[in-house]
Amino acid sequence: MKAQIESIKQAALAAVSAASDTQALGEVRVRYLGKSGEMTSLMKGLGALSKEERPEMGKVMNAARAEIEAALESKTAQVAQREKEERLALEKLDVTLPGRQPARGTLHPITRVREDIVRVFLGMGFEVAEGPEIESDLYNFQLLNVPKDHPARDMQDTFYVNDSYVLRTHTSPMQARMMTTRKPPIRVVIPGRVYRSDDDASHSPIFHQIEGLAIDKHITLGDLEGCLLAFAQQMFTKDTEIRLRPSYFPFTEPSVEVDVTCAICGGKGCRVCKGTGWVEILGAGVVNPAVLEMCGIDSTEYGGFAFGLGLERIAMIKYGIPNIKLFYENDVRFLKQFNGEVEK
Ligand code: FA5
Repeated sequence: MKAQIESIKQAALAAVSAASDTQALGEVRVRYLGKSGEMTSLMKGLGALSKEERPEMGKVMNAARAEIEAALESKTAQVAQREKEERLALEKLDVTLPGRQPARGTLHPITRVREDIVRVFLGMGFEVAEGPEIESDLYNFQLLNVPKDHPARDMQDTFYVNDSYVLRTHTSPMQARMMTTRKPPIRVVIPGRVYRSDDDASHSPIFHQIEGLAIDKHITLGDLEGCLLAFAQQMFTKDTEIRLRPSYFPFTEPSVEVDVTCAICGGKGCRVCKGTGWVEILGAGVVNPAVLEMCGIDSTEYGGFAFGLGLERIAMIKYGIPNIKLFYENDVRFLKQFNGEVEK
């Protein structure tokens, strides 16, 4: 039996030294010292020995067990230390690395320009309203003095929904909606999305306008000019000038196109203003008495002015943007430039 004990002990010690991780060491423990392990089974054989032999064999066996136990313990401590070091090396954290900045969203330049424009007009006592993008032919054209089959319909390439409805081609139908539902005095600006079958570097099929309408007694073209000059100087620079050129819109009489001194060159002449020093920003005029009457306002008592400007156009001038498509591509490199204050 002594030889048997010795051989199990040697096998166990060899297995301990061959085991390279905690799991393998656990298996060695079970195999030799576990409940039905080799050493334990041998121990059960002690009962069959004579009374004299039993204490002697018991001692040898306990000593062998203790030796295996000690080898297991010391190897386990060694392996656990190594495994801990390996884990720590894997989980290494460099606390001196700079943190990753979360990307910060920004207002879209069109939103920014819309908010800037609305703020200027709020400061002049205007209120803000919005209206439907699918608009009836009545409001988009007829109440604005553009009857069916009138040649002025060709001024705007219209998307028709059916015979009676269109995707609004401008924000002007809101003039008629305001005049038919409100009593003067009226001072309102109406921002919104509009649609035309139009597509080039400065025209898009979907774009944005802001309409302005003021109805009161004794309103003249001079009030329109003063209001737009104040707007241009707050929107661009305080020495910006404006000029009014005669134009035609069926819903205003007289009608004008309004230019501002070029914000890029300050009026000296550059690529953006095509050397003229002026850029056109909007259409406007004195509200046509025929429109006032169709909308139920007495044109002998009241008058007014209206204007409509393109947001994209203002943003292109203000930020020197060469192509309207840049607004809709949502290229983060482009949008990021509007993160803080943008140079004029
Ligand atoms: C109008 O839409 C008139 N409703 C403006 C108006 C209102 C006149 C009130 C009188 C009184 P016009 O078609 O010119 O006018 O358009 C106004 C502005 O919208 C233009 O100056 C231009 O800046 C912008 N615009 C027109 N078409 C497009 C387009 N396809 N893409 C981007 N901007 C456009």
